[in-house]
Amino acid sequence: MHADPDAAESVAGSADPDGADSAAAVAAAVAAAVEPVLAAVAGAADPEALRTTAAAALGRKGALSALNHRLGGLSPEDRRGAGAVLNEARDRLQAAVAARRAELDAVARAARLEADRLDLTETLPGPVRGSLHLVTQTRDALEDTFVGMGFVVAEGPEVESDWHNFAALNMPPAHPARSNFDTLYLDWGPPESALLRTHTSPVQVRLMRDQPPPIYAVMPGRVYRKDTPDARHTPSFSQIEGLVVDRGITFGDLAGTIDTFTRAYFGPGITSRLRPAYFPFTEPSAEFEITCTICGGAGCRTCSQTGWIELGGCGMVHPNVFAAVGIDPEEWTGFAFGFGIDRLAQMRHAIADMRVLADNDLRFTTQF
Ligand code: 2U9
Repeated sequence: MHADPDAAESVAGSADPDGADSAAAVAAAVAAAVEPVLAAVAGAADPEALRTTAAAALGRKGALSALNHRLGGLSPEDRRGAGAVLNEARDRLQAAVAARRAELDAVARAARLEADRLDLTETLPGPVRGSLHLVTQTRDALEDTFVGMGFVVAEGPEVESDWHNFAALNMPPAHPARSNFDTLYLDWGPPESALLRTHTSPVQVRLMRDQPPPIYAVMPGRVYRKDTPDARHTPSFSQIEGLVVDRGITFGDLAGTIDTFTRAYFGPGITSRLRPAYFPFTEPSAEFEITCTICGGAGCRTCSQTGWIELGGCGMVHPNVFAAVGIDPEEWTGFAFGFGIDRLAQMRHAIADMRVLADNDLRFTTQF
């Protein structure tokens, strides 16, 4: 709503028909003209409407201008009074227009800011609870089992010397058993003197050199072999080995320890058996098998209908190994065993292809 421009004419023309205009008549005309304009200014919906309304009241051809012309017909005294009324009316209108303009500017500015606002917030899903890798979980459970049986846990370096990995374990240079381990050598020192350990046995060697018997320890850790990856091989895997050295240790202690572990880890119903084998670092040596965890011993495809699955190897520590580390084999005897942690996890969770353990594909790792 804004003031009717024609109102200027009607206001201006309200002079006494006798020509005897008065200050009171002009003041009344001013009051009558101003109030609707003030309402129109306050109600101007946008700057354009406000401009039109202001022009109709205050412009050269506006209502106040027309009233101003009437001042000429008044006596000097009336002119002063009416002039003051007019000036005051003009001031009020101008102030009202300025106030409304400020309001409309603020509204327009707020609308512009709202339209220009960039939403820089990003909605992220909440933090996901992670979990240990299956191999780590398996290693932890194995450590718990062996600690519960009285063993301590020992660790050693993954970069080893030829002596710790081979020579001390009754495999002197050029020993044919070395070819069983496809070794990754480091380009450091004399040729083939530094290597990535092929088993955790060098940790046992270090332990025996560092501390006198008795020893009851397990050595879990990562080992490396130059194998081409396939469903049953990865060039790096984890294994756990155990070593017992004390007075009067027998093969019976070895068999009992393997069987106690098997029942403790796999639960009742799963037992173990030993079959003769050869390892250079143990004599006599054996492979140990456990009841097939898939069929419970009845015979299935996984165990080739035998009811048994091979898990690892074991044996009595070879006298040459004791000699290499300075332990008197007349006073001390001992046994050792070893098996793959990845292989254990594979059996327990029926994992068809070992390579998924190294892939770090979340679709696999988050299942455990
Ligand atoms: C010392 C003396 C003897 C540890 C042994 C095995 C047999 C064995 C493998 C099974 C699968 C490791 O993961 S695997 O490749 N281990 O068959 N390990 S006896 O014998 C030792 C170790 C250290 C000083």
